[in-house]
Amino acid sequence: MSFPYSDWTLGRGCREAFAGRVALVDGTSATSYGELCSRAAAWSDRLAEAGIRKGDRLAYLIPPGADHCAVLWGAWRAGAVAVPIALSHPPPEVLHVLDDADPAVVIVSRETEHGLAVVDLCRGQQRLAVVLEESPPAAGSFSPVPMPSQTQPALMIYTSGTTGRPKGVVTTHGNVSAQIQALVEAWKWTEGDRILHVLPLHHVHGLINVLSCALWSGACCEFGSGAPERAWDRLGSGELSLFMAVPTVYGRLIRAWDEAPRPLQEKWSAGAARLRLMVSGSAALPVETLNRWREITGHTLLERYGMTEIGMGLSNPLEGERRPGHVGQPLPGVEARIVGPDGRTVATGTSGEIEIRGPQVFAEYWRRPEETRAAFREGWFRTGDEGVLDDGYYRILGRRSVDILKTGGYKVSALEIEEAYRRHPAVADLAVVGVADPDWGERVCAAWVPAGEERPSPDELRAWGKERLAPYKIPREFLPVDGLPRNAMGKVQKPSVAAMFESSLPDTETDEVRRGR
Ligand code: MLC
Ligand code: AMP
Repeated sequence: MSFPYSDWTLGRGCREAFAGRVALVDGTSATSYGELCSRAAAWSDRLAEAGIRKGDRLAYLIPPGADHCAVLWGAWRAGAVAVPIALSHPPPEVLHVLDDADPAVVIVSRETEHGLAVVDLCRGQQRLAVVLEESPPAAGSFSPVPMPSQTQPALMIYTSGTTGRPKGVVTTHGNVSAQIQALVEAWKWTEGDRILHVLPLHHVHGLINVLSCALWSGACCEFGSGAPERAWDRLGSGELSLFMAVPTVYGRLIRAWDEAPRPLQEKWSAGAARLRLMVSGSAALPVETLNRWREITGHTLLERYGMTEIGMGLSNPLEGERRPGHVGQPLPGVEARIVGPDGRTVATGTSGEIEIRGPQVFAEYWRRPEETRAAFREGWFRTGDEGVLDDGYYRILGRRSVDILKTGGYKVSALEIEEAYRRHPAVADLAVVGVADPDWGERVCAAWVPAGEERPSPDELRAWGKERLAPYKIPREFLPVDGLPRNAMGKVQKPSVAAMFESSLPDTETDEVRRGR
């Protein structure tokens, strides 16, 4: 059997020697590396038949599992740029990605909530949409293909920013493989690893750190559920070696453990203690969560810092001190610096903007040359995060822009939500803020000015938003106000808006109570 590549973005998993090893587990079904390669080759043949050319975008809406991976690898084998679409996004969000990415082909699984609506959208736009279930991959042999060059675009992930709608972050095969290799080296991935995957596959945390590092290493990636009892069931099995998640997930696991009967707690803790590494990232890990997790499992969570544009940049060490509240040092191949407003590196211990340089850093924002240019200073990527180097360990102090929020590990733009809701007939104006929240990191809240007498309830406003925006962008609280606080220049004072929510809500209230306000 020949494999698509030998050592590139796909890593060791494509080597002949790995053909019989298990690559993926999804429920009760297992897929070997040989099968995955063969299915990927069948997809790339199918794509070639459809006329896809090198550099064309291939968008796909497929739940986690072997089909998802076969399409991703098939896209790469065909020379296409993979554009994963979020499963939870309603049609208008998907339409934005399709309009912007302009894919030559869209592959959609029937199983997904909005899959068939997306097929209709595509066909309305004369775009080729393939329904996954209607295109069974052909069996048979396949030949090796030339390796992609380092500079060839591999992936485009949509991310929110301070301007406009989400933009496509283009990473090349060189970037993606550098992102993977840095983590494989730093966290000592091996073919003997087995990881539980509970994250979405349209962001780097789930796609690069978990899935691609596993496949690169010839390890086993087990797709599981984020539902805490089911995740605990697997963590407690003693069969896993690695786990990675966002702080919200660890918080939920802690709550489920606290509520479980004693014998189950003991089983879960004993199984989890057998993993070799547990990682947290995508948002600040509260020190309280880190401490509680250590009490429950014996693990000191390894916190690291990353971003769609750079993959992972900073990480606490695998061996050595993992310092609570800190994100460690630059990963292999990454350079980091902290600069002041004048763009000069600040003295150690002084805070400033974190800038990152290295082969991991993305190539461009898709079709946005101005924004790409503005994102770099002398070859360094400006992360927009404020940080400080504290006795040899980096600490993240927060985003520089009040309009970028992080909720449950998802980045959202306040401006995008405001723009959407200003189209609501009952809303004259609206300001969206992030309010510190023990479960979500930040919870999205909106103060709104009614346009007339009509006062839709928070639930009605949420339902309206859900038809237009990703579910995690929908404000949890809506507060009607007579006017928004503005400064002399007319600019909305976001800290004053946030204070309206902070002062009005005790932390102990449930989400339901918050939402019903
Ligand atoms: C779901 N909801 C959210 C939400 N996720 N609300 C705010 N923020 C979120 N992140 C909404 C749901 O729509 C639902 O609304 C309600 O909250 C309860 O949903 P749930 O079913 O309990 O949530 P669930 O689907 O289980 O999702 C929770 C989660 C998920 C934490 C598992 O948010 C998640 O997978 N987060 C990880 C995101 C991620 O991978 N980020 C990495 C980006 S890359 P309703 O109205 O229906 O009740 C990056 C770089 C790096 O950041 O460094 O890694
Ligand atoms: P995204 O653009 O979705 O990839 O999110 C990247 C952002 O997540 C970063 O710019 C940070 O603001 C945030 N982030 C990632 N990891 C951490 C961390 N460990 N601590 C604090 N913030 C983090």
